[in-house]
Amino acid sequence: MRIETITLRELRMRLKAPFETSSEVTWDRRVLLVEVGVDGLHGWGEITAAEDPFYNAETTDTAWHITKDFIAPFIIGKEVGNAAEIGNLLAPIRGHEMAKAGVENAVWDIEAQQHGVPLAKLLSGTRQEIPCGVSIGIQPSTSTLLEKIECEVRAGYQRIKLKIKPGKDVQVVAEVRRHYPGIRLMVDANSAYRLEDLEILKTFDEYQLLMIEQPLAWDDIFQHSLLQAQLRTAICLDECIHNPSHADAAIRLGACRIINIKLGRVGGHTVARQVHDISVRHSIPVWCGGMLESGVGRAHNIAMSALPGFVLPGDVSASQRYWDEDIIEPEVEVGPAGTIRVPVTSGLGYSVRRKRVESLTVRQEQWHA
Ligand code: OSB
Ligand code: MG
Repeated sequence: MRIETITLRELRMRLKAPFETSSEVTWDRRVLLVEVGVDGLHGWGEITAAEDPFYNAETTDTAWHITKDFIAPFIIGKEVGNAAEIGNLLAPIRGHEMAKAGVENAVWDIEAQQHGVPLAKLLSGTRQEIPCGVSIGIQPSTSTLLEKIECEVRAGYQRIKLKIKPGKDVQVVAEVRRHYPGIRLMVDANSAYRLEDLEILKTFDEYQLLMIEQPLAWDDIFQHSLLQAQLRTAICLDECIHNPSHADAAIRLGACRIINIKLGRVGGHTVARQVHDISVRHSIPVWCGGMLESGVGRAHNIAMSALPGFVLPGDVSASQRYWDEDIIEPEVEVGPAGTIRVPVTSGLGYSVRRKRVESLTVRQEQWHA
């Protein structure tokens, strides 16, 4: 296939409610969409960079710059046999995985359409439905948190993840456990702790957590291996894992027992599948993380989550939890058992509401072969 057009758009989308982690509060999302045109077909991808560099080093603006000045010129007019070859063309660009994933995933969508199969199937996915959990941001009070949890548990979600930070951690978890002794519960620290906080981190061992996600520095696998050796609770790495080599190092060092795979953080479906495969070989369960995506990114997350190693519920939840109105149709819905059906129609399996995309677009740039 020859890459004929690339369109990069920035959309403003306000979340239904602010989302607070240990490092930031997000309300107004600046969503970047990539649309690629090949032979009359259009594929969509989302660049999942945040507005600020507090999750990883990328931001909306660095991703725009890298896409405009490097990614688009490297691939426009190029002939590729399949989506997996996009990675080779972009290999000279170091880092910027989220920016690269936007284009690569759009080409995966096209390849699935060309074969007339759902993207999940093209990726070798085997699930008909995927198990879903929710990620709940830090709340102003424990009572509001308990209300949120009640609502999500009633909706059927299979696992609750709480964002934590120093001072809003063990007591909050203890209170939640007291009210919900049986739920599958986990916490995500987004790198808010140091090895010196060992005593605090050890106290989580009393609460039967499924895992503690990324407690230490965003770029330090070795320190997580020292911590994991001292904890009964499984560590799950998020921020630290960008490629199969990181996953291999983390697994062999014993730095984690679970891996969160985010398409953006690893640079797209090709590398995501490699991280999945290496994890499966080592019997390390994986699950799909989220970046407060629009429907386009969500649809890609659903396709990836159909792979057999995604045995734990992901942070992939209903469109309505995030947006008054999503940009895809149908919107992503979660059934009473806390699952999403993997689409069976070709490509992404959801259509992009072009009119709505245009009305939310605040800047746009296009490249032609
Ligand atoms: O660490 O998993 C994270 C959101 C933004 C940045 C980082 C993370 C998150 C989430 C939300 O946990 C997941 C979602 O619901 O999209
Ligand atoms: Mg995380």
